[in-house]
Amino acid sequence: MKAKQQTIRLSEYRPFGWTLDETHLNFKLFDDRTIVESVLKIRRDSQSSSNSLRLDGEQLELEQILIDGVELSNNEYSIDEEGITLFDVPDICEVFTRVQIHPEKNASLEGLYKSSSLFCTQCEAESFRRITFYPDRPDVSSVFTTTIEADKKKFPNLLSNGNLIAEEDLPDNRHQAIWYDPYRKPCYLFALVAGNLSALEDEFITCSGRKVRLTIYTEPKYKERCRWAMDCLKRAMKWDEEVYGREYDLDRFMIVAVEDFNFGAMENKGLNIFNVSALLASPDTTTDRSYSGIEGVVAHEYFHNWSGNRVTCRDWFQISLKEGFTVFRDTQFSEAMVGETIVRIDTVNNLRTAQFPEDASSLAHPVRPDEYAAVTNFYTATVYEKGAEVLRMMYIMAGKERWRKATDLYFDRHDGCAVTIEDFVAAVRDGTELDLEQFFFWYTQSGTPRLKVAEARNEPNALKLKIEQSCPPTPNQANKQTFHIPVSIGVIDENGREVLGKEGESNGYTVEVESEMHTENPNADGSLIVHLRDAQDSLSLRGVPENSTVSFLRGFSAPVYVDFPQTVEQLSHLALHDTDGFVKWNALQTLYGQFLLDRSIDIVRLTELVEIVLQQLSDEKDVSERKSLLNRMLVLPSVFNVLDEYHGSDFDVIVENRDFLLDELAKSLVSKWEEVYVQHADDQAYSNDSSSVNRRTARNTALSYLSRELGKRQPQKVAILLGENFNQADNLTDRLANVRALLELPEEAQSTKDSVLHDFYQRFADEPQVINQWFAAQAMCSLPGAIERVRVLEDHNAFNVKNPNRVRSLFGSFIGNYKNFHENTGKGYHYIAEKVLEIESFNVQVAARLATVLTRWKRFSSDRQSLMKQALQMIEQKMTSKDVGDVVTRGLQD
Ligand code: HT7
Ligand code: ZN
Repeated sequence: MKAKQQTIRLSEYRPFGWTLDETHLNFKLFDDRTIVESVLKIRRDSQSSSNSLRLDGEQLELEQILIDGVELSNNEYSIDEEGITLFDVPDICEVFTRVQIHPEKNASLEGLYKSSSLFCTQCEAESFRRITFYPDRPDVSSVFTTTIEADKKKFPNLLSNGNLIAEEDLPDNRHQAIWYDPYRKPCYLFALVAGNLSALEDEFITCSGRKVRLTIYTEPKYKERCRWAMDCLKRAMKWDEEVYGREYDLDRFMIVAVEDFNFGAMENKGLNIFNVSALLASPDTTTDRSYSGIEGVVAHEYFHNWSGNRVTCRDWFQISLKEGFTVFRDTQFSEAMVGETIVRIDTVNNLRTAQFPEDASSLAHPVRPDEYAAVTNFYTATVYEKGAEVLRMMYIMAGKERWRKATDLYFDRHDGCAVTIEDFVAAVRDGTELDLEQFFFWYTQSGTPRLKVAEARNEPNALKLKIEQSCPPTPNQANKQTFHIPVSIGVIDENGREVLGKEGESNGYTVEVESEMHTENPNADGSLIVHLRDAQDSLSLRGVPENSTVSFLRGFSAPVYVDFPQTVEQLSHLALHDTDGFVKWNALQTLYGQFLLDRSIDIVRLTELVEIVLQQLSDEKDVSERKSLLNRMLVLPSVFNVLDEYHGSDFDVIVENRDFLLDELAKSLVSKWEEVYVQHADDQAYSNDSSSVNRRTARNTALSYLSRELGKRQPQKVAILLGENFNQADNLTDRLANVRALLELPEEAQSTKDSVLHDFYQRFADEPQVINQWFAAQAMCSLPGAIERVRVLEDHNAFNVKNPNRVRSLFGSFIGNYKNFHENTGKGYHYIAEKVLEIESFNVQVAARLATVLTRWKRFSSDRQSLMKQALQMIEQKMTSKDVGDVVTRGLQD
């Protein structure tokens, strides 16, 4: 059966035509059904000519409908699969509906559903319509009063948005709670939770002295694991007051953690709902990386209270208005908490790994798309991550103070409103006085621009940089307008000192800048910001020393690819001496990348460079941010980082070169790795402070190289050592490092692998978060035969295909296992296509997301391209939902 496709276009936006003043909801929760009564107080807008009222509604059993207390007869309304139309509606009236719904059978995890014994909701983007008949669009907002009624023993906690105004016992061991949210909100921010929960309580005094009650609700056994999230929340609240002047507005702020959730978390007003994986933390169940992930997500959802809730989107084409902005804000927060350079490197890595490939695929779309078939497929890396980069460029051009002025203006102008990206950019323009007309193409054009840079030194002590921009064709956009790109450039001398500085003077150099482009030196710190607006332009610097090195795109000032043929000496010099941490890291990534591509870098020189970095790592104190940077410099780019940058190159060759480089580094530096491993042994109890994280990271990098090298020589012995380490570790990060290394050992170590995996499972069988990692480690193992292993794991008692976290841990990890997933018969593609169809029958959002991996075929040569398309076609034959249909249809386009 083919899925029905309807295209929604930005150009066809029309206001709703009615104003909704009040929404009153009453939920009666039972084991086998839920009754939802709703009263909508509405008024027809004076500009609206129609007196019919369209309410969205899906999968609802209508029991009663009244207007102003009078039951409607059949000819006064018409009902279809997507909603209800009421005819001849008075200009001001109250619409009452009573519907029955079935959360107990709802495996889609949209609308009202059950996660274990808990009732919870997920309404963004358009799932409130599965709860009751309603104008389910972000530009219709209302004040909500919500009554929840349920069995008192099974559901002692009844929660919704806003403030609790009454609680009451009812007959038949039932009770009810009434919540009132004084802030107008669209229905996508509505939330309801009912369950038996324990509460971790705290409080926050706002900048104006108001006390806010903070509560994190979880299943009772997880209460202690909420402490990290609570600390993160308080830090985020304070930071938002200090940096953006945003104070929290309600008397309570609540978070609930649930096991079954399609995403990471949701910013419902005053009642955030989180996937347990994005909230709960303990050394036994959370890796170092997840601790910082939790900090980012808690801050992100909290920051939405202003960037998203108080000022929301007019329509779903504007998702980046709230998501790009909130990602930018949460990244700034993480930079303040963790360290600017490190967070920048991680952000860029993530962008290159997730967003650049999307932008080069047949699913490429602008940050502000102009049409969609299924809106949930537009919660993408482009809308989130590239959207945040676009804001970051404006921030760089504006500087801190002017940015704050602009955001204050935006919040003041639009508080309580549903607005567009144009409104946001207009506030930035007015607050900063930047000319953003050409810059707006970043919102409307898809594709990753590429800068081609050529350096010429035709005169003594002068250098000229020629910069050309281009952007490849993307779906529906063959030709592009040129972008306005802020490029940050520095120059360092042979001793690693800055050559540029305030008014061109620094460290004894006086440099003159000549360019048609507008250039500025906003921080007087050795970095020029050059505004590239044309297809090509140039920049001349006079007064630079002969053997100086250009440090290009400092801080990754724009989300672009760069072709700048710098020599191995120049890149090595930058890697060892640049003052800009991002460029240091990136220079070494470039060298690794060139080796992976065609082995054009001399392996001996590359190894020598890595050895110096390793020595610096050993010499560096644990607590420093430099140590975190050095740790990151030891991680090679992924196969796809290289393939995506150099489309058309040979995947198998890159895979082979990467293995070869890892083998060589492991072998030639084995004694160095041993030294680093021993030096970073830890006898302290687990902590997630930066110095402990740095020590663990260094030790586990060394461990993976050592087990690679020594595991070839003595697999059994290494396996036993890794097994012992696993047993002795006091935290998940170390356990996983050892298990992953163990699973990569040759087959001779199989019996040890089996017994460690068995012990691992027995020990953590009651910990779903850890068991997810148990599944993931096995699915990621790069030895041949992963599909067969994953198929066996699907039948494991602990596997539950209806739980998205389990799906991500098993199938998501298998997809990341590039040697197996992309093995050249196409078996991996076929297998994932089967899973997409299976999951689609109950959860279309998770199925559609899983299918996107098959749309990344453009990066491969023709044999894999056609195998991936065959898998998409196999889905196309049988798919039933618009969500999967949308991914597959766009995914098959050239
Ligand atoms: N704003 C939230 C988005 C979200 C979502 C979107 C579609 C389907 C399910 C979803 N769950 C959460 C999350 C955020 O970005 O903060
Ligand atoms: Zn968000």
